[in-house]
Amino acid sequence: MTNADVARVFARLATMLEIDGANPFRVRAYREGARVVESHGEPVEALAGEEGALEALPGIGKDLAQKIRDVVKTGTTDLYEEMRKKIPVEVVALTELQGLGPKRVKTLFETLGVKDRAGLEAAARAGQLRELPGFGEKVEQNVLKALAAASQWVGRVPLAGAWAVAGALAEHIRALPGVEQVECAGSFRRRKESVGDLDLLVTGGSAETVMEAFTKHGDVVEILGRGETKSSVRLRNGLQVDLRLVPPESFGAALLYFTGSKEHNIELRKLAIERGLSLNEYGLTRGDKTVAGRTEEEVYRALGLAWIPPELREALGEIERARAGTLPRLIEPKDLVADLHMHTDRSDGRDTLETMVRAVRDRGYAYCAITEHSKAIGFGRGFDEERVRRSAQEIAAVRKQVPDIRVLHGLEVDILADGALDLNDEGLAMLDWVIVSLHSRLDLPAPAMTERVLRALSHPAVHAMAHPTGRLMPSREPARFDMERVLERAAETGVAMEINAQPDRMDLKDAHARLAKEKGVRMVIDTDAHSTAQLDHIRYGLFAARRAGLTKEDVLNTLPFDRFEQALRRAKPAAAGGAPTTIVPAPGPAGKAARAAPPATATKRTAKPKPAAAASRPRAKAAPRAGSKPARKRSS
Ligand code: DGT
Ligand code: CA
Ligand code: CA
Ligand code: ZN
Repeated sequence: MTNADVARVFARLATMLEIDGANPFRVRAYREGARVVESHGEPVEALAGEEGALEALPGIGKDLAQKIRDVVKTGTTDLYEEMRKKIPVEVVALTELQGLGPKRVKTLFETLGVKDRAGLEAAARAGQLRELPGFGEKVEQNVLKALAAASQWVGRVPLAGAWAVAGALAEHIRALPGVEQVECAGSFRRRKESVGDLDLLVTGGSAETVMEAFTKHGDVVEILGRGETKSSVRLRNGLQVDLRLVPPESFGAALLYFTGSKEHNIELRKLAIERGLSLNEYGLTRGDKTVAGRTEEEVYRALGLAWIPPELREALGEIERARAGTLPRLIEPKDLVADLHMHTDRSDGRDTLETMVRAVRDRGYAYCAITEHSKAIGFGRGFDEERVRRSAQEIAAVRKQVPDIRVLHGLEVDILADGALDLNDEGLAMLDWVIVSLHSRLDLPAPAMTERVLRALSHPAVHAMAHPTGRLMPSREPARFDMERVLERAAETGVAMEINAQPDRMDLKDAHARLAKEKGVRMVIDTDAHSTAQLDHIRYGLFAARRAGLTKEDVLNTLPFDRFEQALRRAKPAAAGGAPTTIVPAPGPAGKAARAAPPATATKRTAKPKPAAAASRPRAKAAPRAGSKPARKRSS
């Protein structure tokens, strides 16, 4: 059991207790326990064997430690089993719907007897929810929306939910005697944001050994079929996995076929027919002669195509580009040299500033930005101007403590309902890196939302927009706004759009990132990590970027620090030749703040417009920044 598995049990237990009306302290203890386990660096499975090791974890007492041991050993614990009988798992799952926390689910369960999504939908349609205390008509409408959003996910698992299990299964099979190749094909290999099932392909090894090992794997809860060349199972997390054993000489053809997409396959087959060939999962043939099949490369080559990365195989023009030799060179993990969005325990993150910066440094990044929340959110710990001022000192200190990485003093500034920023210009001027994002009022109608976002993007202090649509998969729908207009404004102003790599966000999503590239928008890929462990999430941002066809050149945080700095400066009106006569020294505290700033170090000189300039510019003026991007200047 991974720490995440163990944590899930305790998080669920906490929710069950809360729905049951248990003492809030008790609920909090389990919820906190889940968080501690999840974010702990070593596997609790290992600690469970050591006397007192679990008890030494913060917030974990004797009782909880014993329950963790139970869960590690048996997958469950008595209290969990007892609660499960009272509060069905389907009821617990309702708390994941947008707008429904444990408190509302408790009301639904107790007063209306709602036990699952179907019951909830029926009650909402019958207008029963609006009558409940603490609900109302709006909540009822939102519940119906959330149910519709969640239904798109029925039978599908987010990519991140499939990631570990697919890797573990592949490893398990790869270790068997005689096995040569193991690949997880299908939507998983194309890195789609959700997968319907996993499609494993294997060569080598005896059918008996492979199928036995596959169907007896510890994660398997049900065997759906077992044969000589194909078996299917269902895993603990609900995912179905098909395993196919194929001969080495047709592995490439099988991999190509089962990677899909279906639309890509259909186009390839057409191309084959035009050339007098025939393509299927066994190979590419002319009459009864096999032309290719051992590797994907040889099949593509025989069709006159360059090998196409799986992420692009969606029949969106990649075949034409493979024929013309103009496929993009997709961005790779090693291209990223910075992570520009993360939180520490100064706001809602888990780890200290120093721990976080060290962890980023240890991953080999050249620079990073620390971006706490602003005051409108951040669970009461969001930053106001005064907190930003103190933060500057903390950042200066951490730069000394961890010298071999550049640390930008950033902030994730909330975009208020009217598009104004949740920090005044004086506060913004103290920052090296300003990212803005939507966290509240995500239900505004599209025209108002569009204006709100456009206004925020037009603020001259803004460098990037984080998780632009605010979606949370599977439960929260994206904010509705005119994406094209927003991306056009971003291109004009030089504001970068983020591909947020949190696995439940992946926002911008692939299609939007593709559109952003077409519009000449600059992008950043960030983790938005709330703990050091979450720095690993970067892969999901890279996947979305690759599916969008992004190259290194499309992404700002691939640039070495000095060029990144230049790129930001060029994007700023103050540095791009804005008429100096209009820039007056900011009066009062703003000027003082600027003067009181510590002497410019290499890092301090980064990223920001001249403080006085930023402070004196009119807020939210929608005029595009002239000359903001010489390389890709738009005629606006
Ligand atoms: P999923 O599992 O729903 O996330 O999506 P996929 O793409 O993994 O689809 P799946 O598992 O049904 O099939 C795996 C691949 O097999 C699919 O991407 C393409 C290929 N395939 C399946 N059915 C057909 C078909 O009817 N025609 C063609 N040309 N290819 C197919
Ligand atoms: Ca599949
Ligand atoms: Ca399948
Ligand atoms: Zn964030």
